[in-house]
Amino acid sequence: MQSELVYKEVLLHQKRPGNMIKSFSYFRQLYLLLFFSLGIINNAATQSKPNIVFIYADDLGYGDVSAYGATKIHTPNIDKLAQNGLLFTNAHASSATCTPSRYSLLTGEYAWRKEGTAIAPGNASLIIDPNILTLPRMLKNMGYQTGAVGKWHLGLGGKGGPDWNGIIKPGPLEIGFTYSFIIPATLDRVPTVYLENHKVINLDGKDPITVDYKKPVGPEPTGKDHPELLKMKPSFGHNQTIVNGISRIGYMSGGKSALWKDEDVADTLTSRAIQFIEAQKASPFFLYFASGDPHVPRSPHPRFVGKSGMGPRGDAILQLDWSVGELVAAINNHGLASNTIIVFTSDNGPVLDDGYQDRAVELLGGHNPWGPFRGGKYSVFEAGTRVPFIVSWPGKVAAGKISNALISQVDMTASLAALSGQKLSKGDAPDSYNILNALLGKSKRGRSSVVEHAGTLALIKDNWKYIEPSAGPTKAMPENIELGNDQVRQLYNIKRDQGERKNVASTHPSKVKKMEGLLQTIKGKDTDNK
Ligand code: NG6
Ligand code: CA
Repeated sequence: MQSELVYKEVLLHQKRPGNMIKSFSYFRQLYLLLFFSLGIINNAATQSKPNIVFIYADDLGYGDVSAYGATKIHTPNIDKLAQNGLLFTNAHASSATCTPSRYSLLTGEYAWRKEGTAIAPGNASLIIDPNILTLPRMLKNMGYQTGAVGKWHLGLGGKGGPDWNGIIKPGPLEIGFTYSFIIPATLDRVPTVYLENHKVINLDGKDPITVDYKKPVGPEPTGKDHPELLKMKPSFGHNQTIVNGISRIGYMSGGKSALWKDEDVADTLTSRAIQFIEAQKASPFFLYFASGDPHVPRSPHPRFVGKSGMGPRGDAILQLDWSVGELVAAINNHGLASNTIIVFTSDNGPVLDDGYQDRAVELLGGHNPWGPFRGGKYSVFEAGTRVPFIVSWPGKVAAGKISNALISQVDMTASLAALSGQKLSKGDAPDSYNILNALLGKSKRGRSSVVEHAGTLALIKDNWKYIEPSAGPTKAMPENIELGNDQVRQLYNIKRDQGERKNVASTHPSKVKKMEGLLQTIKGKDTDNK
């Protein structure tokens, strides 16, 4: 607007005859004004309202990415983000499973504070209160178009759950997204259909969907009764309704025309995400892109099959990397690179056998999805929540650097509020800290402590990790991941002992007391970082 006015002034002045010298200096002043005002406008656009693309992998481990040291698998597109941006070594998902991590990310509140945020069944009702300030709502308030594309797994509908054949709300649009194209829960949970905004897409009204998580519904065969129909057999659970030759968690009937094809899910989600970018490119946008890879049932498109040499899990990681490359290419091709901040991370740590016989364990070879850490998905040991985390913003975030700052995904709301110029009120995003300077590589310091959650809680502060005593199981079926639960207090020096092998609680009683006290304080706090 301002530059347009200046431009009109210049045109007017040009028409005035005479006084060349005066005209020259006037012109020069206007030129300078034009130069600076364009600079300010441009600056404002790039500094306060860059586009934000948040790419969320599902069950990708710290050691699954070649930029993080993997040598048996190559993730060139994710690596390129790191080469052009900042790679974090001490970044955390809030929890060791999906639903609570996503809850924390989108609300800025630790999920363990809120009942009902454990792994949600596919027919759960929405677990985020539509009245609170969420990450997408905060950005929407700042003028962003906000899109959610991909895995949701935060419940849908009010009490009683979603009406799959009608208007499905509340959901993403009621918590602040302006557009959504989602799979309702996980790839292994029914209903295996896409939702666009409030509706299941491609649904034939004459073939309505019925979903039940307790008892079989409809004539569709189950994996339990018809294992001969399966192209991928379960190793644990996952023996209910068969869709596309894969038996799922939960029972489903109907909706034939709306069923997704597993091999096409990554293509469909990626192209929907790119369409969102293209449609919004004139206004600032936030894209939450939640890939389903490499979560089970790993069924990548045939063009990835056999390419990793590690079977479906490795191939699904290559597919994830491809999706990242496509999104980045779309951003670049539309000239948005210098005004788009891209964050890449994962919702929890890695798992090999997560309930299907896909030979992930047998074909692993020398690959190490956990990096240097102990545990895995479901675990309170580091591999449960220590995840890859890369920030790329060409020209704004220095390229090819590494940060050891302690950061958590729960910090995205406060940090992006700072980036977009919104002040949060007391009670908003209560566990979220503004760590923007760390995210942009301007500071080496992130938060001072973080709580890790896998049922049991742990606290990290400085070089120490304290795990509270727990009577929970020590191993997770079927892969026997070490969950980190122990009846006694655990204390590790995670700088010297990254693999959490030596519990030093008994020789450091005062450190244990201090850490335990701080964890109690954080647990009891009635919110506020503002
Ligand atoms: C577990 C499932 C697992 C996976 C997980 C959720 C069984 C035996 N295991 O209950 O396969 O779906 O839930 O994963 O059913 S997450 O990444 O979405 O949290
Ligand atoms: Ca997950």
